[in-house]
Amino acid sequence: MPAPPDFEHMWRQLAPVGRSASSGGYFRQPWTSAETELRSWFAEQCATRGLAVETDGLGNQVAWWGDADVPGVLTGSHLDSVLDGGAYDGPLGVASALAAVDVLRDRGVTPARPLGIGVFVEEEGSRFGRACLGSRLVTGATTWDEAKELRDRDGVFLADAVADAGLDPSRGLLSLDRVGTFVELHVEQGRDLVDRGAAVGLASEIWPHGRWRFDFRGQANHAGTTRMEDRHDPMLTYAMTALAANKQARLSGERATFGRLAVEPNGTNAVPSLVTAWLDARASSDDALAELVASIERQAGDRAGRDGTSLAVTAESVSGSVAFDPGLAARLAALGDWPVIPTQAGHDAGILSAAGIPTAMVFVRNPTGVSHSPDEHAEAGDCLAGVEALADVLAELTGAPA
Ligand code: HGY
Ligand code: MN
Ligand code: MN
Repeated sequence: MPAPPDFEHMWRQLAPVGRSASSGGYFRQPWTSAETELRSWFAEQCATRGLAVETDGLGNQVAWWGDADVPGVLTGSHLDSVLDGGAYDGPLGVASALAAVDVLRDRGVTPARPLGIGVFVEEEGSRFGRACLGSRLVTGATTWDEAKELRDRDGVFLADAVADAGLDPSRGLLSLDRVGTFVELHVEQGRDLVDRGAAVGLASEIWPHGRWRFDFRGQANHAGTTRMEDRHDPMLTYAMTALAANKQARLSGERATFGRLAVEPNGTNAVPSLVTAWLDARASSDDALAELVASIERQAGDRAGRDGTSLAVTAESVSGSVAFDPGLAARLAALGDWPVIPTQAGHDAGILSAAGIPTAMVFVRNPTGVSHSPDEHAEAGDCLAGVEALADVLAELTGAPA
């Protein structure tokens, strides 16, 4: 059997998949050709390592090294991206997991507990709006009955998108019964490690966060003949809400972003009838998040009253605060004297932790902190340091001496 490709080779294999020639960013939306190609790539990588891969009815994947008799350690992440995303968010954790298996084998160790590599689908929620959809369905945090009603921006139902990608949801989902511990390696989405001068870190917590759809309804009218005082312009109500959200988050040290907008009828010479805007809000505690969103909603409602428009707010995806197992984080941080830091980014690790699986995250330095952007980057040396760190962590957790 030929030697498996090393990390750099795997990275070169991944580089062109779903990449935009114009922006250099990635469009790896779930159940599209690019993401399907990545699913095949992962299966090939597992086969090259003699690991039998299981693909469930949604496209979640897992491959185990070792038999199924005792709870094992699962590591992995996601391969899907946000729209025009970076190369590292997700795939770094999957490629590093494969490379860490190679490192352990090169060290001559055989795990005393099974070691699995997993890939969860639609972590970004970039197509169906629900973050970590794959891991939520696998853990039961979201049910299929609820999820199958989700539709993408073209109105395609989730079940149809999955079937169109050649998968069969009726085949069921991965079981996590064999998972005793989950570890996700991820590029840091922030500047904590670079400011500390550290290549690797561990996660202490994930801030609670969510997505709310704001529907601002007004009165369609002529852009020229309608006097300003006679308008009921939902674009105005939205604009004031976006400014209020930004101010509220800045004053409270939290995060609020309106990054997605849909306008009807979206004409140049007409006052719109409907403006739909999606709020991504994050805060340091569940109460702070609830207060932040309530304050934004309250200010939006007040403005709607003044504009003669109406407002409806719908929570589309909410993730509660996650405190990773502190004992596990301390035990693993001691392996490399790595810092233990919080993150404001959601992860499948947060979903598995919330499902009661002892979970840890390994972060790799991001020199600019930029993420969800074509400019996302991690230095090759730091990526390789992350692979070695993950191998150390997995050796520790599977009882295989490093
Ligand atoms: O949006 C997030 O926090 C993550 O990157 N999916
Ligand atoms: Mn991610
Ligand atoms: Mn992301």
